[in-house]
This record gives sequence, structure tokens and C-alpha cells, in this order.
Amino acid sequence: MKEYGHYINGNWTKPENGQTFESKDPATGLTLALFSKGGKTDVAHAVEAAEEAFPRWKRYPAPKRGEILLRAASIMRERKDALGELVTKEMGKVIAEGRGDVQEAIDFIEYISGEGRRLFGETTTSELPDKFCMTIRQPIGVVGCITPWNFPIAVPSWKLGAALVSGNTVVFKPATLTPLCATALVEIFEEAGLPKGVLNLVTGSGEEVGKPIVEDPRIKAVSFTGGVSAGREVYSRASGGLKRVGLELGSKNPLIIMDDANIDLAIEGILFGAFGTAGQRCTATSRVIIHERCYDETLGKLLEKTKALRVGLPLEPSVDVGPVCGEDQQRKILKYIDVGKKEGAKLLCGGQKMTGGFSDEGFFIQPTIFEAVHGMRITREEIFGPVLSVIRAGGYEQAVEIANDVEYGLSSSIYTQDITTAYRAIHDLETGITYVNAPTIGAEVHLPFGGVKNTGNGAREAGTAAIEEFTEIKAVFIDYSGRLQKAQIQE
Ligand code: UN1
Repeated sequence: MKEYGHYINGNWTKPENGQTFESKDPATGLTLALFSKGGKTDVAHAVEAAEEAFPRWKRYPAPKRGEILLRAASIMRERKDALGELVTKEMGKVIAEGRGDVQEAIDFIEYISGEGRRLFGETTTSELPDKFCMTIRQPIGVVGCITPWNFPIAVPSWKLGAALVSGNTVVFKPATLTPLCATALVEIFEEAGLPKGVLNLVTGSGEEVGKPIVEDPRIKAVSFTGGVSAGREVYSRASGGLKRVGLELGSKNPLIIMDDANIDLAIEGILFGAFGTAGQRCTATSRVIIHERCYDETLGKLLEKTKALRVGLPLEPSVDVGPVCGEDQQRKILKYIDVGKKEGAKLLCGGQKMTGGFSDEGFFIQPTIFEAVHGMRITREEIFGPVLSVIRAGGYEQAVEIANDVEYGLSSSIYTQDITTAYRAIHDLETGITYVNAPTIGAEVHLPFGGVKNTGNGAREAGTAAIEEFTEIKAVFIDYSGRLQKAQIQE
């Protein structure tokens, strides 16, 4: 069995205590590889290496930093199929989505590498003669990137790409469920020519590795994607050090279907949005709010199509829905299905763990639909699995009210043919992302990604906004008058 260490200062090492953990294929239960169980000492070494590498990386011209990233993207392109397969094996999403995960990483790394030739500041006027004013962007220093398992190549690439092109050095902690993807990604950056110490990987749990990263005073910023309670803990622990923190947390994304919608198009959107990645996306459609005038027709069609979805081994191209990512995930999702039943939601399809044949080896859950009433726990709390609540609404106003009445606000969608309704919804829906006539998933990397309310703390990833998370802005005043000029005092 292959065993991987941490990657610190350009070397693949072993943890001091020599302990390991397994990464498993959630479809087959087979162990893929062993990984070092990191701890405080490993994090300290990684931070030391990152700190030492920082001054040179900061001075390394940004376009050259971009070139290294571009090389990494081209290696990813060459290995797209193998990496896609790796994503599917380690995380469980179906193979087309495994490749999509890799494509999203390529897209973003290519996009952000161009930032090496931009990293724009501003130039502006001065209130005094013979004086010039501008802003420049500078890296923050050593930053911590803590990433989730659901997009094991794409989301780390968002964070690492933006942090590195901006001139920061990084301590990277991937989710314990997907360390193999993270290792493959780091190997690619190494091959692309990243100098030693610039990117360091420490594998292990949130408690043993995440916490020391967040608390180390030498780490100046932390970018975290994960659940809301872990996010809160990261935020409060980092606050003592007054660190920059970027959070991308939970959501409960609504999809509204108006009575003038193209129903068949909406159904396709729901199937992809709710059951793609087995519902394990921050952007997953978890509530469908249907106008009462098209409720019965839509629900009937939705049920028929959902029952026809093929759940199976995710490497088979004809499979629509793969396993959920591990036993804990399965338990949590089944618990929510139970909660839904107990609070009186009507189970319309699914609702069971799959048993028999291949499914006994892995963690499969049937695509599940509840007819629910807004306010039930299953309509408010993030489930992160293939469980959808369908809610009836009397009209546009009520649909939007229901959509907004949750603590989260990442993504939303409305299906309508009416341009006025569409534009109203764009303004009314309280989310960081809104789709019209498309499901809640599928954000493109050149636009900002992030949410409002408890989905985060205002940070945005992807797009040009990505560099905000990882740069400081410095104001510069250049006086070429040859005399002391006094702003605010001199006439
Ligand atoms: C996530 O679930 O954390 O918009 C990321 C989407 C993907 C990214 C999802 N492009 O669904």
C-alpha cells in the first residue's frame, strides 16, 4: 500500500509520530493509500519553510509566478483523464463530474495565472501640486488554505492559485477524505517548478492540523471552505491574531419555478442541481419552490424522472448518481431523512440507503424527495446529500419570501419566461449567486464565488475578486516638488 508523507520545504516527509490514516474509495470501500497523520510539529515545520520562502517568492516577478501556474495548468490538462478518475475514486462523484472538477481547476489556474500581469492597483490625483498617488498590491505573507472534500481538485486550486500568484507562501491542509487528490495537485505544482517552501502540504484532521494552522501567529490569513460550525470556530480562533479570514460555508439553495416556466427545462435543472455530485455541493439545489398553478404537473414529472436516475458505480459513464463520500456522510444524511419523516414531511421517493450487490461495499443513498412545508428542519438546515424538499408557493412574493427565509445565501435560481420577474428575482433573492433558467450549480471560474448571510463573511473566491482575499493594498504618495507639502493644511 502506497504511503504518503507531508510536503514540507520541497521534500516529502513523514510525521514525527509515524501515524497514518487511510483514504478510501466511497464506492467500493477499498483503501486507496495511507497518509501521514499530521500534528502541531508538522504544521510548525511547514510554517517555518513557508516563512523562509516568502521574501524570495514575494520578490519573484508576478508574471513569472503566473508562468509557473500556467505550467501547472498544462500538466493538469495532460493528465485530465487520470486526475478525473482519481477524483471519482477518492470522492465518489460520477466520472463526467470528476473530469469537470479537474477542468474547473484548469480553467481557474489558467485564468488566475494572467493576474500575474495585472494585479492592478490604482493611480489617482493628488490635492497637492507635483505629487503622485497610487496603490499597489502586496502579498499578505504565509497563508493557510483549508479545503473540503467535495471538489478535491477544483477548490484547492482556487485557493492555491490565487494565493500563489499574489506572492504568498502557503500551508495547505486538505480534507481527510481526499488527501490523494491534494497530493496529486501538490506534485503537479512541484513539477511545474514552484520553488521549495512556497507550497507546503500537511495532511491530517481539523483538530490536529487545522487548529494549529489557524492559531499559528506566523500565518497571516486563512482561507477556509467547509461547514458552518467549523467555519465559526476558524473565525473565532483566528480573531485573536486579527487574521484575514475568508470563509465559504453552508447553504440551502432554492430553485423557484414560476407558472410561466418551461417545466421540462426546470426538471432537467433540478435533477442536475439536486442530485449531481449526490447533492454534495455547497451550491446544490436543496429546495424547489413551485408556483401552485404548476405544482402538480411539475411534481409529477420530477418524480418520474428522479425515479429513473441510475445510482451506481461512479466510474461507469451511464451512472447518474454515485455514492456519498463515506460513512459519516451517509449516517448524517440518513439522520436527516429520519428527521424529515418525523416532522411530517411526505416522503415521495427514495429515503433509503441502497443495499444489495455493489451498494453493500460503498455508501449509496437513493435520490430522495420530500414534499415539505417551509420551516421544517429539512427545509432550513444544510443536508449535503441527495435529499430535496419540494415546497408549494402561492406566487412570486411568497416564493421569494420562502427562498430568503433561511440563514444561508450562496446560490439561488428562478425558472420563468418573463423578463420582469427574472430581473426582480435577481434583485430580491438574498444570495451571492443567482441563476435564471439554470440550476443553482455550475458557477464559472471568472466570476466571483461566495455567499451572503451565514454562508460566509463577505469573502469571494474565483474571478478577479479572488486576489482580494490574498493581497494587502498599500497607498503610495510620491512627492516630486522638492519641498515639504502639507496635505489638509496647505492652501
Ligand atoms: C462547492 O460546492 O463548494 O458552482 C463548489 C458549482 C461548482 C463549484 C462548487 N462550479 O457548483
